[in-house]
Amino acid sequence: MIYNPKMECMERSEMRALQSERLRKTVKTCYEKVPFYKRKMDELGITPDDIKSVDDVTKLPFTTKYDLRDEYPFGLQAVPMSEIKRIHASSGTTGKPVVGTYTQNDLDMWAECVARVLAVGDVGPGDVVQVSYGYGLFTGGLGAHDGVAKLGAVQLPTSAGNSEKQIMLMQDLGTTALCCTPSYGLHLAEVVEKHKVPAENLKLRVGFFGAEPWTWGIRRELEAKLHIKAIDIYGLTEMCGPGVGGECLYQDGTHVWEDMFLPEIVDPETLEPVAPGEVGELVITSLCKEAMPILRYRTRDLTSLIYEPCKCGRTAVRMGKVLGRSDDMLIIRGVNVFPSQIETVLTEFPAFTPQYFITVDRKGNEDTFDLDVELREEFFSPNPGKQMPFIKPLYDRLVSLTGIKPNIHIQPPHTIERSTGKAKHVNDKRDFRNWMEGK
Ligand code: DLL
Repeated sequence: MIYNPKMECMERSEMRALQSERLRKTVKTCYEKVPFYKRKMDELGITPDDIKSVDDVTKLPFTTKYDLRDEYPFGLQAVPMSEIKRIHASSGTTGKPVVGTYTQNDLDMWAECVARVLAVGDVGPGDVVQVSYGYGLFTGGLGAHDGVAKLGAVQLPTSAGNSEKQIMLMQDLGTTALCCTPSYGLHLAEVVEKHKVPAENLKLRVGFFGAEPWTWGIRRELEAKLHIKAIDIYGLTEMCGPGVGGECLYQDGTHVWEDMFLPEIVDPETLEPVAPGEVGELVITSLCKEAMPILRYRTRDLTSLIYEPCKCGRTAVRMGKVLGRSDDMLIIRGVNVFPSQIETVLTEFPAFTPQYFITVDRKGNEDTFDLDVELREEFFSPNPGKQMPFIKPLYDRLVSLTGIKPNIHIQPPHTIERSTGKAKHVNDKRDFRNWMEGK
């Protein structure tokens, strides 16, 4: 189902006109109400009058995570506190969290964003939607929750964790749609497998997975094990939370709700726009946000944009799968490696589970690259000789793809730590040492 056909399927020239109008308004608000943006625009020698259409977006200053940190907590807010109805925050890896504040209108728009994604899976009255994203400051839980309400479906706010109980409730209460991180979805699928839950006990039809990058291999695993269609939902606290965009049933890119968010792709080094379809860093300007409008936010997410209309009928631009974050990229022995590349390779080998953990360190002048992986129960043996036939092809494939030689360690099934939220796949001990030295 298409929740808002007018906005999701709008003809491009009409969409550009709408975006231009909303951009002008956003820029004016930023200039007049947020001293940070006035300062930034003054530095660039521009005023709101210079922004006439979406084509002028490149004249505007970027906003980065560092700006948000410097302006913590409310420096980017454009309305008085009396108009704020909710505060969320995302846990940054270091220091202060990123804070997002919302007016009632912001909350309503956000709920619509999520509703548009859930509607892809025909979620509506009578559907029981198990929201297994964490509830709390994280935007996943309450964001999905409000989207479910917008569609008149049943909210089942289990939050993340307590997996055995999640599976019990899923069966007893007849959950038809699941919302959680893909890594937690995988873990829930393992619990289903462990308890040999018969397929007919599950009414699950569709899952909405996001908050971290995930590959096609993980999708296949989720779809096969939970008997669902696995839909990607994208978002970030700085824009609202989940629902900046979502996939349709063709699973051929994430539709970004362009009436509310203006996406661009830039080269992360030069910050110049890249050609359509090319990979670069996603930059987003909010077009409807009241409490904290954001100009050209550098998401750090590496992806591409496809403007061709989709088979589903939506014209909303499609974003490719997030390949990784520019700040997640590992440089091992001079080679750029993204954890998602490792994941893609791993899921090509059915004897392995998709669980993995990368440890990078430095011995002498040489980087070390250790990869912990798990064999599925039926293939596992503690005998190293019996592990070799599995390690060799994985090793060869990784070397041919990345050019670096990993030390692969096979761990017993179910021993690599599962996460209930965003999975942690990397321990870069080199960073830690740099950090210690800097202290
Ligand atoms: O993760 C919001 C969210 C919640 C999205 C639930 C989807 C579902 P943050 O904690 O601020 O917000 O983290 C935002 O997570 O910049 C991406 O790097 C990553 N991310 C979010 N969704 C996806 C996705 C929430 N579908 C950061 N694919 C973003 C890949 C994603 N990465």
